[in-house]
Amino acid sequence: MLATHIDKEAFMTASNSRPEAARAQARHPEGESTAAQGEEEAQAPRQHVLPPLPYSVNALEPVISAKTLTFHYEKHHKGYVDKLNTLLAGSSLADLSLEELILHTAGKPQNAEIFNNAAQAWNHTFYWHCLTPQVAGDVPPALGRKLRESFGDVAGFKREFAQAAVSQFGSGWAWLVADGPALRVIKTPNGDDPLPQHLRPLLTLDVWEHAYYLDYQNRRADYVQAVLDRLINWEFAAANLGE
Ligand code: MN3
Repeated sequence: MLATHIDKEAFMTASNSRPEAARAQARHPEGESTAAQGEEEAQAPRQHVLPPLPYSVNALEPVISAKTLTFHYEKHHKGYVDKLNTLLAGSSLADLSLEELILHTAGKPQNAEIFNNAAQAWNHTFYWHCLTPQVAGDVPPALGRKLRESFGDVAGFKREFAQAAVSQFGSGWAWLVADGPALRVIKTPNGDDPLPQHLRPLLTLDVWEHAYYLDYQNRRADYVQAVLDRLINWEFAAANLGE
């Protein structure tokens, strides 16, 4: 398969220079863009694509309404992907994967617009998979053990994560990341994400106002708590441990 071959090449390239980010990248669900849809287009420039949502737009109700999810996915997420393709047209960076773009442009003011849109494209696909309407009862054992080691218990993790999500000033993201053997909670402003820090993302929560304002207005804490209690995809987080 052409796409698989390209993905593998991108992974190998990233592995050589940035192993932590490459491992994170390897587990990013459907976030990888493809260079071409068919062999007849093999010479065409890479087009970043908007991956499908992993559930219907009303699947997360009542915690996240269909109206919020529709705007968030069809306007905001799609907007980042479309803008990125516009920015990359004719650029020397046009052949890079999303992850490669993020690592290549992070911290470079001249590439800030490409970084912001590439990171937001990646972050949103990751975020959709962090949520699920089918929350299982228990945290998978390997993840539960690591959460206890780092936060005392799952409730301790939720408290620290909620604190990060609520205290992020302005737009941004809260993350559970693996930092070597330990788990940590971090927050990032705007489009920033953990990849340039060589941390492995396990979970994220979008705390931009567009993620919750239609449903919760200014009550970000209520959105954060409702998602933590009812929508977290623990199986996805556990899979991201890579163990
Ligand atoms: Mn968003």
